[in-house]
Amino acid sequence: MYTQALDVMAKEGAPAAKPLRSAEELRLEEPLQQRFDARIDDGGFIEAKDWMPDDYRRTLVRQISQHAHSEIVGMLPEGNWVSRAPTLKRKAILLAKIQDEGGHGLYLYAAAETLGTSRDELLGALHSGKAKYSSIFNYPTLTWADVGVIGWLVDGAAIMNQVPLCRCSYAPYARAMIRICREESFHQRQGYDSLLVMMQNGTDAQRAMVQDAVNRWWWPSLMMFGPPDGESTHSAQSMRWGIKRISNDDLRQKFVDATVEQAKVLGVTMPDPDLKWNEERQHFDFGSIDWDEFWRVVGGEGPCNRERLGMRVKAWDDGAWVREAALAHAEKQAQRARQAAA
Ligand code: FAQ
Repeated sequence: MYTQALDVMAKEGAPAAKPLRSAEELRLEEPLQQRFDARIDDGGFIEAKDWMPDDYRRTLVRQISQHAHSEIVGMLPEGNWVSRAPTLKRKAILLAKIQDEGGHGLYLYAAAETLGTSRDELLGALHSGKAKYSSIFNYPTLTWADVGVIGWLVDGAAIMNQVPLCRCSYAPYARAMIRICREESFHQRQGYDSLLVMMQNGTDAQRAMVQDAVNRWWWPSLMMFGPPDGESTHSAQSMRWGIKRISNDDLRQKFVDATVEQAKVLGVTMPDPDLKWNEERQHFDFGSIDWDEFWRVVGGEGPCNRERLGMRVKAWDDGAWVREAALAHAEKQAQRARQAAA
């Protein structure tokens, strides 16, 4: 069993954690640290029951929980279109996709729990606005084309970032990512397919709607990969630990290279006059990203931050009776089992 009983996060009101280990404790930890380092150097995996440095554990809880929050907040912009999908087929696809995102959130919360932090703590941090989730979900979904573009660009960027996480050194996270990536790939294709139908069989107005959605989502999609490598606070250590395998900028470049070709087939253009093939680099050059906008959105000042968080908190509050009923049912079952055994 995973070490779910461990509790490494400080609880509110609890006495402050002991800041330093004694010399004796450090001496005892030394061989454990060496074994951990050797396994990381060999490209091996760390399981929940294995010893790990506190900072490694904290980094994983931070990244996995931010990732889980992104999945469940990410359900909201698309949820907006369930009742307005143009056909029964598109509605069924959209519902399945949104359910998948909820499932991804659950796998990821479970992976974070293996590190000893409870789901209530993680959700509490999200609902109080303390925890981050991906900047991308703070943009509005104004037309039906936005749903297709989210699949194509947002899920596309998510896959590019998440495939290397299938080899993350923390095994429960890596295992969760394998299944998530398979599903994300269906999400990307359904988005692309929906846009292709509009571009090839649609009216001029529908084609213009797709182009407008691409114009609005392109730059925020590039921001999903995080700040430039030079400004990324966690990258160097996370790469050393084998949590991140490819840097923010390298993943962003891979995404641009792959997506520009897909845009040509679709018949849309990216809103970037500086986007052009660089023969020498064998990559596409692209214009500068508005990092002020990125940090504003991450800091809570994006177009939809308040609405998204408000919806999450409302869903949590509205669902309280379901959680209470499930607990009462579990208690009744346990009581019956105790009576039968007596
Ligand atoms: N948004 O030092 P770094 C999806 C923060 S899932 C907000 O580079 P790191 C599925 C970062 O947390 C999308 N904050 O950080 C879907 C840190 O702040 P902190 C989510 C961001 O962790 C599709 C600070 O900036 N995917 O889309 C962002 O090494 C469609 C410094 O940054 C994942 O979470 C951002 N974009 O690298 C669902 C994948 N970028 O914590 C529905 C796993 C950075 O110090 C519909 N995560 N920050 O306060 C990762 O790969 C990494 O965490 C990165 C950031 C690459 C996101």
